Amino acid sequence: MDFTLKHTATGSKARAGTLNTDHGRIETPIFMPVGTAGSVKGIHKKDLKEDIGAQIILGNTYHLYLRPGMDIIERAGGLHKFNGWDGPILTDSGGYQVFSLGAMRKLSEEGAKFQSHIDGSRHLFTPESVIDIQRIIGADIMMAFDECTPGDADFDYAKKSLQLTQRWLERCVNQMQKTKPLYGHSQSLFPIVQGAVYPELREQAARHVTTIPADGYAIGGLSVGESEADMYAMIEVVNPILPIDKPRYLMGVGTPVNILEAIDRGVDMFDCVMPTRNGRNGMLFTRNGVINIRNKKWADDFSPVDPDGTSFVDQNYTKAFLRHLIVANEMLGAQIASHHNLAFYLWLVKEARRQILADNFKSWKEEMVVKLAQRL
Ligand code: PRF
Repeated sequence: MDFTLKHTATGSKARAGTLNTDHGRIETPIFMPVGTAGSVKGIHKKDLKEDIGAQIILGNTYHLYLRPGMDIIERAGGLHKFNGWDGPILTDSGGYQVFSLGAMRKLSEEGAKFQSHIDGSRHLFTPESVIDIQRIIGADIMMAFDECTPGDADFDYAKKSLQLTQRWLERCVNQMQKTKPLYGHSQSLFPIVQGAVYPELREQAARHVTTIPADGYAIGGLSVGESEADMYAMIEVVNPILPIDKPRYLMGVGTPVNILEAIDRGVDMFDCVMPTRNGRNGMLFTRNGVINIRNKKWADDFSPVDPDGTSFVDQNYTKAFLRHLIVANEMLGAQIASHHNLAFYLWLVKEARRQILADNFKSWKEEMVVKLAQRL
């Protein structure tokens, strides 16, 4: 895997680059649609690739391990064969999903013991086992096993948690060296920077990951309850320490405004469930602001879902019809809203890239963040 930095914007740290994988090229900045259980909920792969313009999707170790299980994924020949997506795939390690289980998990030096959210069965994830699992899934980009430190952790907890993540990272790296890809394409491991909202911990964490040669680096533990100001401040601490010639991935973030602010601070890759999850609930993101399509005011609005939108659902369905579908709990409503939102997120990062290359990113961003924050 190799990353080429094409251009850094004037008056900003925003970057345009290309990331080459054995499953194709990714133009950064990029947004990665989330396909937790191997599918981006409600979206056909043809639409994902051709209409929405997705270049890489995300899968989750935790969910795929529990269901359908590694035996099935391995017999299929890996996730690419199993779900038919032939572009790049990134898998999260399970660190965050296990963290989200709250009382249903227990961390120790060894790893994380947890109970399945499906049937309550007991399992153990270790840095070694999540590497083995991601080998079987065949992810192009595998994430290190980490503890996502809660947003309200005190300094002592955050420090101990970070040290655990760092010891786990060393074990992930060892396991990478001991194992090989199973399906002929190469796989990269991205370390994750933790450190909660403490600049000195974030700085130390960023320095530690750079001692490990990797094809890219991630920033975790943000958008977990801290303020937006703290999130941006932590990105500003970490990014200058990370290698300039490797992609930087901000995990699980965020709103369109969050994404533009993070691009402005030098982040290259994003994922978030917002466009699909909030879409299913009737929240639409547009370049003029947010629409709650359940609102009565859209009931007789027969204009297109999004006149400026780039996807076929934007022009082929009306707001009134989409509102009716969502209110009536029709599954097509969730599909149209998810499709629209993903196309919008992919448009946003593509346009950001265009503006970076044209050296106009900063002023474009300032205009966009005002519009994006509006409620329509
Ligand atoms: N760690 C991992 N996955 C994540 C996060 C993290 O900190 C986050 C935090 N926003 C989202 N997904 N492994």
